[in-house]
Amino acid sequence: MTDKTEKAGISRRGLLGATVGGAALGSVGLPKAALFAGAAGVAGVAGTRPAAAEEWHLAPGELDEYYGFWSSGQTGEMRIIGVPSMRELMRIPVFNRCSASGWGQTNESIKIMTENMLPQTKAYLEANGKKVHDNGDLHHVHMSFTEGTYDGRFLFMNDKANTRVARVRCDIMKCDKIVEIPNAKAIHGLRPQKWPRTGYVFANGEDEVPMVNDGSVLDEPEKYVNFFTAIDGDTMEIAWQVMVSGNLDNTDADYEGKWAFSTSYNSEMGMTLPEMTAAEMDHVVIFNIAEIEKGIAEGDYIELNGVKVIDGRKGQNKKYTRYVPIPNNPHGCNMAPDKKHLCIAGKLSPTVSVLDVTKFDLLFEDDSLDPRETVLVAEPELGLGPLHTAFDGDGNAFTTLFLDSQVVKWNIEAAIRQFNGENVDPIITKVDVHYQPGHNSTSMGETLEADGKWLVSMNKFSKDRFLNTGPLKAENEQLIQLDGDRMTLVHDGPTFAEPHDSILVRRDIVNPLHVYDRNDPTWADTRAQAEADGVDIDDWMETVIRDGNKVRVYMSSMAPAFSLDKFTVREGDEVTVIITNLDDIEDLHHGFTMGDHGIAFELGPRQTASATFVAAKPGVYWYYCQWFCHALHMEMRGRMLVEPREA
Ligand code: K7E
Ligand code: CUA
Ligand code: CA
Repeated sequence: MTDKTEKAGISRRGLLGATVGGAALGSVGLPKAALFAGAAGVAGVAGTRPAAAEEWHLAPGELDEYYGFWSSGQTGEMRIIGVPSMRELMRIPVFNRCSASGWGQTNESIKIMTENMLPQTKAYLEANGKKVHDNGDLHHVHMSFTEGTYDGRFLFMNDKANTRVARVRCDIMKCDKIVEIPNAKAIHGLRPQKWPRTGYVFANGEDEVPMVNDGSVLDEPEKYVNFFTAIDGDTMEIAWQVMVSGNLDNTDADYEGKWAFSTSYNSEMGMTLPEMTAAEMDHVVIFNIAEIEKGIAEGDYIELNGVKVIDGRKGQNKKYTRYVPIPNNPHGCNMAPDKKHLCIAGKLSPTVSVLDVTKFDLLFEDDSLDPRETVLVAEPELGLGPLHTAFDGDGNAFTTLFLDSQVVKWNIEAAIRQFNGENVDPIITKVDVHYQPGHNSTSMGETLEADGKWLVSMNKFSKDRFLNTGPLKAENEQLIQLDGDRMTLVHDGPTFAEPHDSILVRRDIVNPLHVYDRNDPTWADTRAQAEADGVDIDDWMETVIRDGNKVRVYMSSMAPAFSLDKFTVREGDEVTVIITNLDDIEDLHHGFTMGDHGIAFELGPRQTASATFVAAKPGVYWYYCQWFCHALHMEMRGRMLVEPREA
């Protein structure tokens, strides 16, 4: 890999200067010297040559060991990637719209996307002629936990762009809840409670706004606040919020169910880049879950947009939060599976701050204690631009170094001994990645079952690693095999804009259905409407119901035909097409596309789905099945006849 970069005439310094170091940060007057001070030298760089057996190379038909659940950033979907093959298996629309599945267009998905939308957002969308947002920015996907490990029930994820949290059901791998979070802005960090179970889903807002954001306060940043939100993972209702000082970035929770914590890069409450990077120290906020629950029970809250909000700002009641100073615009917030150590990545500082969560009680018992002195147990210098940390099950940590384009493996206990004055180097090895890594994740690495087998480095730049696709290039996700102290780069994986984070879940934990259960709640509303119309959606359907200018067309699909090969409506009718796929064969999908009407949706085995549109164009329109299902798939089609309205 080094050869290749040299051949392309790109040196490490060159990359740094061109992208991040000089140009971007230098121009805004950041203390550049501070940024580069304390750069750890490159230790033993591991080779790219495979270790022993080629375990990452799967032969045709072989299955992966891990489900990788991926964010997709501004694409707005969740992805499933097989690990170690790094084959992309599925894309699950969540905050985006999907041409194949009809997400954002079927009545069932529109309900999910709108039922927990704030009224002001509904009004905004209506003013813009829309029902749902077309975009989202999905950074963090995490699975529900039971007793410190993944339980295969749900996946939770954030939308930074439109301040939402969503849930995907692992039995059908579809989104079933989307909640817009009141008060907060730009939900970024998201983590489930690990113990005793999920429980809460913790989500923090990144952007600061006035407490009541109705236009009465505008350019008065001193009146802005930020919110930390706990959502009930079972009901997806908002349990409570905590108002904090500074902004919030990434979050995590401990393995005892006592604490949640969030980093803040803008303790300054600055509104410009120089202001946001002015202070030497920012902080991590510690949230005391039991005290917050007690405060809520005792009525020590204000109600804001229907949410119970606790005041956890600096200098307020110290029962609920404590602020631990951390150098310099910290980012990643990762709890080690040793149940004890929280690793906060320094970003502009070359350090990772290690906090001992078993000492957090002391801070809440005695508020005269210095938070940093009390809980900080190590602060190793690891390299430039540390962003996120992952773990194996043996006390080692892997931290991405954005500016150095490396992942560093280091030992937590060695870092603590070094901090206590012993002459030990916590750094075990560094491996080059290509280029500028953000998150990394290890197999089962955020659970008590961390197994230290694989590491994925999610790199923000691919530069010369793939064929040139024009100005917009793929990101590069690299698979690294972990074997003793060796870190062997075994695979380059191009991905589209822009995955941030992933989790690698052992495959025995995830057991989705092959065929839908007819009692699935997704189409409960459709079932109720059908019952009112005297139609049984579990059976063969070929019924057209006229209800004023509303027309409901009930049909079934069974390869290779729809039950109706034509239906007639009148120009201007509001038409709802309701289809149950009666095929119950694994992998036998149909779909319904209404030609020239922008309507298409998926019909999985035993699934019911529906869509509504206004038949505004008189004429003959063909509908067809768009999922190749049968030798006579092309013939799986029919006609909608739209009679002209009388003049
Ligand atoms: Cu990209 Cu987790 Cu949003 Cu760091 S965050 S890289
Ligand atoms: Cu049914 Cu193609
Ligand atoms: Ca700062």
